[in-house]
This record gives sequence, structure tokens and C-alpha cells, in this order.
Amino acid sequence: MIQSSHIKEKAKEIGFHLVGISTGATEKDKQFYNWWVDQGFGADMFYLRAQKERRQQLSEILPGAKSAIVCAMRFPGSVEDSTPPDLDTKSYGKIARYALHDDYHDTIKPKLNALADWIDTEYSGTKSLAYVDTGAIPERALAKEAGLGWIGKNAMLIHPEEGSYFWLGEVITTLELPPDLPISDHCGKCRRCLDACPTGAIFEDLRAIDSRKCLSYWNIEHRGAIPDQFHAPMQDWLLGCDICQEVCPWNQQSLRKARVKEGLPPVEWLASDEILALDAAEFKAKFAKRAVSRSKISGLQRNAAIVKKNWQTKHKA
Ligand code: B12
Ligand code: SF4
Ligand code: SF4
Repeated sequence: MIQSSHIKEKAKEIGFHLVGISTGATEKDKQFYNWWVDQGFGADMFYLRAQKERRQQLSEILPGAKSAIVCAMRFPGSVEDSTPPDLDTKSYGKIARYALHDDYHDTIKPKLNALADWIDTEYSGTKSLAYVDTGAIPERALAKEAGLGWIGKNAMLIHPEEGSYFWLGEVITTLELPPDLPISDHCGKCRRCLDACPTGAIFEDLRAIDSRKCLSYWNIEHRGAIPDQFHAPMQDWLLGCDICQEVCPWNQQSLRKARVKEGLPPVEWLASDEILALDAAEFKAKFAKRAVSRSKISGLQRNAAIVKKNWQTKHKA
């Protein structure tokens, strides 16, 4: 069988920070996924219900597929990028670290395509396809099997040196490669994420969350009004939520690592009032190539109104 070190070196040369090989998600993971979706924990993200069979094995994604080369790339931002201006004078909304820079699909996909093309040229007769986020791929389950980290109690894939502030993407290939081994769980008795989640979205013992309670679901994915019970827990989170990662001991050092500098600078801080005043053209000019645009202008302004209300409540007290 071909040695995977050659491919891993290439992936790192292209810009990935972690690389591992998996032959597919385990039976236990597939069953868990189906149960989770059937329980309704995916809220109204209907795409999670569609194409269930595609998630079951690699050959459903690419006929003849034998391996998934799972790659991780650190978020570009530094600690400073995600530190808001003076919140005592004005209401500013916080943006989750993964969304502070370019839309990650645009950053990672070309790198994965470069890896897939290189493999198909280097090993003739091979077919390889690149995916990030889309394509109904169980990315965390594949990454766990590829030894890129363990599934934390907060459901994030965590690596002992990288923490969890990274994206996942993969090249599915017909090339047969020796799989890596999963690494052990390092959560131990810690329960900081469980205690810190403002909505109780994290299940005690499932290594999973209930999207119907997760702020990141409500303030990014959901269209329409956010139910009242989530307004106060949103605090100043304008887009996404990093609370269960910020408290994780495995992330205390990871943000100090050298960050990728390519691409757009971090999103400029906008006060809630400035967001509420944006028109469609200004929204497009500021956020077109950024993950923030997923919420659309209506979602971002809905969130800004809640963040402003929370700020006013706090500063009246
Ligand atoms: C839908 C989705 C969401 C939903 C649901 C989140 C969730 N936890 O399921 C919402 C909108 C809430 C969300 C939020 C976020 N997301 Co999201 N999301 C996804 C998406 C598209 C699918 C995830 C999914 O299938 N969930 C269903 C659950 C059941 O599956 P799973 O989490 O993959 O779990 C598997 C394993 O955990 C395993 N498993 C489950 N239980 C157990 C138990 C044990 C003991 C073991 C060993 C394994 C195991 O089996 C499961 C099924 O295969 C993935 C991309 C992808 N295609 O995979 C990104 C993804 C998971 N998200 C990501 C990110 C960055 C986020 C946010 C941090 C963004 C933010 N700051 O706001 C938050 C984090 C919230 C959280 N704590 O999970 C990254 C995670 C990177 C990482 N290091 O883990 C991904 C991989 C996107 C990417 N390409 O990088 N997300
Ligand atoms: S992202 Fe926020 S709301 Fe969602 S599980 Fe983590 S702490 Fe809870
Ligand atoms: S905060 Fe603690 S329990 Fe939660 S994921 Fe991190 S190490 Fe695990």
C-alpha cells in the first residue's frame, strides 16, 4: 500500500496544519447521527436529514472511494482580532472567531482542490474530490477516526496542541491509504463547557448538542424571529457563539500559535446602531466575501437589535 507520509507532507506544504487518514465513519457514529437527526436535535436544518445514506460510507460520495484525507486549518484570527472595543460606551456585537475573516469555504476549497489534483496527477488512475462543510460529509466523525482529535463534551473536535479553533475539510479519494489511529479522550472530569453554555444546549453525556438551544443555530442558521428565551443568553453575540470553546482548557494556548495571514483582514467592529442603519448595498460591500453574509442582512440586523437591547439592560442596571 502507498505510504501516506508523502501526501501528508504535500497537504502541509499547501497550508493545512493537521492531516490524517480515515476509511470512513464508524457504525456507532452513523447510528448516533441518525438517532440525533430523528430526535429533532438538528432543528430545521433540513439538509441534515437529506442524503442520510451519503453519510454512511465514502463510496456513496465517490464510487470506489477508499480513503478520506482529513485536513484541518487554523482560524486566521489572533486573540486581539476577537477583542471588541470598549463595550462600556457603546453596544458592539461579537462575531465568532470562525467568521471574522474570509468565508472559509473560499479559503479552504482551493487548497483541497490543489491537493486532490496533485494526488490524481501523482497516482495515475486515481479519482479524488474535495469537500468542506458541504456534501453531506460527517466531518467530525471522519476527523476523529483520522486521529485529528477527540470529540469534546462540547461536541467540538479538539486536538491536544491546536485546541478546537480550526476548520475541517477533506479529500475523498479512490487511493487506498493506511488509516491513522484515533487519539484518546482528554476531557476527563472537566465540565467547564457544560457549566458555561448559557442555554444548556450541551448534553451531559452524549458529546453532542441540541441545535434547538444553541445560539449559533439561532443567530446564524435560523431565518425569522429568535424566540424570546434566547435573547438574554445571547448577551453581545452578534453572530455565532464561542463560549463553549473559550472556556475549554485546550484552547488557552492555541490562539497564541502563528496564524495564517493571507486573505481579508478581520471584520471591522461595527456598533449595533451602525449595523441597524446598513442598507443592502452597504451590507454587501462589507460582508460579501465573509462568513457573516450567511445570516443575510435581515438576520444580522435582527441580531444587532437583540445585542443592543441586552447592552441597554446591562447599562441601565
Ligand atoms: C450542522 C452544523 C452545525 C449546527 C449543529 C452543531 C452540532 N454540534 O451538530 C450548528 C449551527 C449549531 C453549528 C454550530 C457550530 N459549528 Co458547525 N457544523 C455543522 C455541520 C454542517 C454538520 C454537523 C453535524 O452533522 N452535526 C450532527 C452531529 C450529531 O454530528 P457531529 O457533530 O459531526 O458528531 C459526530 C461525532 O461527534 C460522533 N459522535 C457523536 N457522539 C459521540 C460520542 C462519542 C463518545 C464519540 C467518540 C463520537 C461521537 O458522531 C457524530 C456523527 O458522525 C458541520 C460540517 C459537517 N459537514 O460535518 C459543521 C462543523 C461541525 N461546525 C463547525 C463550527 C466551527 C461550528 C461553531 C464553532 C461555529 C460558531 N462559533 O458559532 C459552532 C459550534 C457549536 C458546537 N458546540 O457544536 C466546524 C467544527 C470544527 C471542529 N473543530 O470541530 C465544522 C466541522 C465545520 C467545518 N468544516 O469546519 N454547526
Ligand atoms: S456555541 Fe454557545 S450556545 Fe452553542 S453549545 Fe456552545 S456555548 Fe452553548
Ligand atoms: S471544556 Fe472541558 S469538558 Fe468541555 S470540551 Fe473542553 S476539556 Fe472537554
